[in-house]
Amino acid sequence: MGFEMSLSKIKVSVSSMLVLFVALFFTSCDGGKSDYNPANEKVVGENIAELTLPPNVPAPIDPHRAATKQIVNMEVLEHEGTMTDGVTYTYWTFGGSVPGKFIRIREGDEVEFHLKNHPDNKFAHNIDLHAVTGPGGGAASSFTAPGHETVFSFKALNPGLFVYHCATAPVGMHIANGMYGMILVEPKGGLPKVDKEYYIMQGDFYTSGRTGEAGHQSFDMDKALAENPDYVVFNGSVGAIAGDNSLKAKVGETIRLYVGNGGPNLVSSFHVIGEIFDEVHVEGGTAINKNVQTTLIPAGGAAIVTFKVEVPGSLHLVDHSIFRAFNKGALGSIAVSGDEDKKVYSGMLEDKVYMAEGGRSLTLPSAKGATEKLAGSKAERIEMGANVFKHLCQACHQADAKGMKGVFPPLANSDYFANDPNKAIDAIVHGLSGKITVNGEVFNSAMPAQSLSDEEVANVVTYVLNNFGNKGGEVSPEQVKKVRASGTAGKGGH
Ligand code: HEC
Ligand SMILES: [Cu+2]
Repeated sequence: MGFEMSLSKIKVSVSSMLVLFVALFFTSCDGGKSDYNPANEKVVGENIAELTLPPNVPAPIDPHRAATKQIVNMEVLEHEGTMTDGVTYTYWTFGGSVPGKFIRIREGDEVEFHLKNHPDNKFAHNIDLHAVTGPGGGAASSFTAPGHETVFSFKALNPGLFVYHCATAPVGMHIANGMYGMILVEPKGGLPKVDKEYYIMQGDFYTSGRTGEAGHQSFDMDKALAENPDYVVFNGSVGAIAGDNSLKAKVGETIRLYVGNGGPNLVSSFHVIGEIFDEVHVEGGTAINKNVQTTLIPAGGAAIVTFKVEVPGSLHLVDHSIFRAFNKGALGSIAVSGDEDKKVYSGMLEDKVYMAEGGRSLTLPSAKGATEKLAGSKAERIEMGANVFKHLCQACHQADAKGMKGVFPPLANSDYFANDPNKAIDAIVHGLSGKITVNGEVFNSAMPAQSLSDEEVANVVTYVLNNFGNKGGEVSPEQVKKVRASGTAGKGGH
């Protein structure tokens, strides 16, 4: 009896092992990843690759499409573009944009790369694609003089998101002028489906004038060597993916961002304010990290980030080395439309005045020191005041000076100081809190005293008086000095 029982047990285990072996055999034959070698995959037919301008990416590759010969036509263009309002720069580009046109292929594809250097260009260029296995990533075979076209080909052996860039000497200068972009090599079988895909690349720029200095700016080699950029931006210029150019999404959608960093110098602490990355293909490779707040993207590197948007609003994309975001341009946004979900995010439930014991007010460092430049005319005062407004006041009172309902009163057409500019001066130098009425609307909040010189206060008040539908006029530094000395520590209810 005992013997029979153990015999039947053996039978059972042998047959289950057989099943296991058979299963293993089939999975390894059935396109099992371990056996697949893209180097050996047969290439079927040819196709002219669709390239897209940022922030767009070509459509996903049909997961059933065979490895194909992909013909990539990339034209280098050197042309003037806008860095930010009033500032132009001569960009060198792959395909006309910074970053250059996006290339999308799959592993196993053979790429026949045509690099065309426009006859009007002044410089020779080449291309190093990090997706290439071969000398210089293609650079050794693609040096192209203006008015020439070179051709080389490569087989995509590794899936991932890869940077490409120019590698012609001086390499740093070619990259600093915008010569970078990305190529996505999809794994065989493709990436999971998502609702929206976008293409973003950070880059640092070095201009002869300081940040914001108007006019045409040329490349500054000394600043580039010191790694001290005037601009750090997404997609080639300040505001390229912000404001009216914001990326769009709807509540409930899953978004995939192909994010790269062209450098030439800085690494990016890429972060989306108000979101958590559900998944990150770390460094653009195959490994996936989950639930990430900020992902580091090296110069010449990339990441694929995916997240679902649950609530409406503006999601701000930043390099979390935060001065770059708010002072040098590394700020973009995704405008998410759709219905609120109060379970996920309540919105503000309460806003009460809070005065710390001792009533110390926040102060911001004055931009200028003893060597302050004085305005020589009213026009100059207004111009200099515009700068103070932009860097200080508009954060609260908004760029159009219309304020924010119930929170920040309008400076536009404000009846609060219309007949007495001293009230505006008083608010700035002493701060202002308590109940005030502006244009018939009640505000009960607090404005901290602003740490500005008499000159700067005169400038910004004069600027405000002569803009936004206000009555005009001019305020002098002497007048500010008097109001400051009067010392009416900011109380509202005027
Ligand atoms: C941190 C946010 C903040 C900043 C920065 C700020 N303000 Fe204000 N400001 C306020 C708030 C809040 C009030 C209303 C205070 C109250 O309710 O008593 C106010 C009130 C005022 C008023 C009086 C009300 C009106 O609308 O006419 C003036 C004038 C004014 N601010 C000018 C400025 C100027 C000029 C600057 C830049 C130099 C500036 N503020 C910077 C928050 C700010
Ligand atoms: Cu180049």
